[in-house]
Parts: sequence; structure tokens; C-alpha cells
Amino acid sequence: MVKTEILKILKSRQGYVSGQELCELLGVSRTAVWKVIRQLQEDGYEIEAVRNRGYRLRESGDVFTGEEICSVLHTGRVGQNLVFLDIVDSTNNEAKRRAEQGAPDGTLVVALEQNAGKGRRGRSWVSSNGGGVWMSLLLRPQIPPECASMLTLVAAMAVEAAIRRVSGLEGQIKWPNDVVLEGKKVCGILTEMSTEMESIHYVVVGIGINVGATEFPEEIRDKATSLSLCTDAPVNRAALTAAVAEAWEGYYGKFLETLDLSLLIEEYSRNLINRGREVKVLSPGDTYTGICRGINERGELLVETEDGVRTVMSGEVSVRGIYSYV
Ligand code: BTX
Repeated sequence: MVKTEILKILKSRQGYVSGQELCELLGVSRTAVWKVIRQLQEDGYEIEAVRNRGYRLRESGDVFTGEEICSVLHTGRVGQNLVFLDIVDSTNNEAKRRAEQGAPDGTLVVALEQNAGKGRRGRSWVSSNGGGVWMSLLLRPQIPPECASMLTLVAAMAVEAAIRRVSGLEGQIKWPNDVVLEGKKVCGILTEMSTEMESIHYVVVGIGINVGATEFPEEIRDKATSLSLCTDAPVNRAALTAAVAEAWEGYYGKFLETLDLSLLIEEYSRNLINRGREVKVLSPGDTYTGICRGINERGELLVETEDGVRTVMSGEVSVRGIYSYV
């Protein structure tokens, strides 16, 4: 797209780029270049336009658009087909609709706002405009369906790494699907799958990261946080989205090598918030406490009880710290 290309060129230069040069590089008219510059200014970029010199990008701020994401994205596949929406019911639902229409593996759906953001088991996910990054990744992996739940853990690792890279904040993972900062949830992950007979038709990995939100509804105030509440440094949502996509590719590649988490266990367990702590496992008909000892290669949580080590599968289970959410 011409808009993304012009943005990339402006970002790569310190000084001015002449309108003529942009026309030649992109094979478009001067009027077309001028129109795109106007659109970019409307998106929030500060672009100087000086007669006889051309255009210069001064400030990007937190412009969050599809073009901005593309201009900073360095991935092989993820996000190469990018769908960016102002508002949607749920990026997971949109990714599923696109999947049914044949969208390719690696399609990334991002929205500024969701009006029916979803958590697990019918719960809702607060996803206001400006509040965060709401993104869903469509995958068409050739793996057995029973391996898909591990993708949630892979995504949690990618989010934790991306947050660290973009903000410097060191998050932790609350098994299986939350990333936590200062003891509160900054990110939730919802993995959904469509299967055909014994194979996967597609998987959608939905990731919600609270970025700019400074207030939460009463009922989640004690357990939700955002990057803005944990650091004064501004966090660029496009850079964060790209960082998640890039980190995902690294970890997902390792997962695909073995079709389990054997290459990732060590790093995952290092970041696991409850490791070595007492946790309460709540599953239908069976509640017990024990010490969390990490995960196994299938991504199950290991909890040491008086009767020995029990493995906890994600699904209908909640794991809590003894005294609080973590
Ligand atoms: P979960 O079921 O583990 O967590 C949902 C619970 O988290 C809610 O019941 C509420 O208590 C709390 N909560 C709701 N909103 C927030 C929030 N913004 N921050 C912190 N805590 C909150 C977690 O489910 C999975 C969430 C996935 C969200 C992404 S956003 C992009 C994609 N689209 C979509 O509809 N869902 C995913």
C-alpha cells in the first residue's frame, strides 16, 4: 500500500524527502503523494511540508493504525495479512469470520475497540477505545487438536517478552493465560479452535493487553492493571502489537519443532508467578491446595500435594494464589 510505503520512507530518513522522489520511488502522481500525506497528518503524524524541500516526519506519538503497525512489523508471516478495524464485536469473532472465508494462516485482526470482547467461559473482556491492544491471530497449524491448548502458553510467553521489550517492564505469567504486572492482570488470552474430524481447521489466539487504561470498572479494579499504571514511559500500541507478533513467531517456531513445550519449559517456568508458592486448584467437584512446581512439556501445571505431584490441565480449572487473584 502506498500509505505504508510513504510512512516507511519518511521514517527511514532524518531529513526531508522531496515529493518528486516519493513519486518516482512509488510510481504515483504528486497529487496522490500529497493526498496520502494529508491522510497521515489526519491520523496524527506530525509531518512538515516545506516548499522546495519536501516532507519530513517529526513525531509519530501513539498513532495506532494498520499502516503504523505494518511500518514497524518484521515478521515472516504473522500480520502480513493485517485487518485493522476501528470497532468490532470481538477480534476473535472477526478472525473466525475471516477464517471461514478462507483468510490465510498468520492473518492478524486488530481493533481500536471491542464492544463484545470475550474472556473464557462466556466471561466478558473490558476493551475500550484507547485502552489497549486487542488482537487475534488466525492460525492453520497442522497439529493434532489436543496440542492447541499449548498455544495459549506460547502466546503468554510472547506477550511477556513483548511487554519487556517495548516498556522495560518485567511481567510474569499466571498459568495458563494471564500476564501479570505488580500482582494484577495486564493481559488475557483466549484461544478458540475449529476442528474437522481429527484435524484442526483453524485456531484463533486472541490477546488483550491493557495499555492506556487508567480506570477499570468496579468489579475488576482489584485485579486489573495496565502498562500506563505501571510505568510513566509512553507505550506505543503499534510497536507493542508488532513486538507480540515477532516474539510469537520465535516461540511458535520452537513449539512446532517438537509439537510440545519442551524447548520452552525452562523460560516459561522462570516467569511463572506461582512457582514455589501455595496454590488452590478449583475444578468441578475437586478442590485442593498444593505447591506449584512449574509445567510439564504438555503445558500442564504441576502441583505438589501431600499425595504426590498432580498435573492440572487447563480448561475447566482455576488456579488461585491462596490469598488473592495471583
Ligand atoms: P478470562 O476468562 O481468563 O478472564 C476474564 C475475566 O477477567 C473477567 O471475568 C474479568 O474478571 C476480568 N477482566 C475483564 N476485562 C479485563 C481487562 N481488560 N483487564 C483485566 N481483567 C479483565 C481472559 O479471559 C481472556 C481475554 C482475552 C481478550 C482478548 S482481546 C482480543 C480477543 N478478542 C476477544 O473477544 N477476546 C480476546
